Amino acid sequence: MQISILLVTLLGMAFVAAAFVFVVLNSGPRDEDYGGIAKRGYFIRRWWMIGLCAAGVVVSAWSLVPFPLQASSVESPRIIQAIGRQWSWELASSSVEAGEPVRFRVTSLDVNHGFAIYGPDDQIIAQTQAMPGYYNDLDVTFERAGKYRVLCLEYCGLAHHTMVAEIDVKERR
Ligand SMILES: [Cu+2]
Repeated sequence: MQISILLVTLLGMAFVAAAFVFVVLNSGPRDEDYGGIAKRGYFIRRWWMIGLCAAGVVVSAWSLVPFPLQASSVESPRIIQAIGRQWSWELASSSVEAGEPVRFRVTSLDVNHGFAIYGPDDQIIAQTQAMPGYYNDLDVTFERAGKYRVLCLEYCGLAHHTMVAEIDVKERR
């Protein structure tokens, strides 16, 4: 979907640029007597316009095309299994590096849980559902080092509030 929107946009831009170039190429001095200097001026102006249009197309295409898709990150993420159960979290690893792309593969062994990651300042930074029979991927890149916590966001029984796990985010080496 993103790609087709991009293509339509680029096509539209190319059309406008082509129309512009067409007008510039087909415009010229009116039937009057122009000396060599005026002709040279028109010549320079025409190629200046064409150059500007071409530069505009290149610059705008340049900033659009290598845009990162939301669905993927440049570095392939480190995958960490995260399993929820009444009433604890089991993380395959609880130690990551800041700046390292991580993909939590989240599931549950019993009922639905809410897998939510809180930062050192207790702000939520990412969350997904932990569901029995499903794996939900949650892509996170921890920006800052510190102690992060995983809490359950969905009431899942008596000891729901004890579902806490820690993630230790270390400074990148
Ligand atoms: Cu829970």
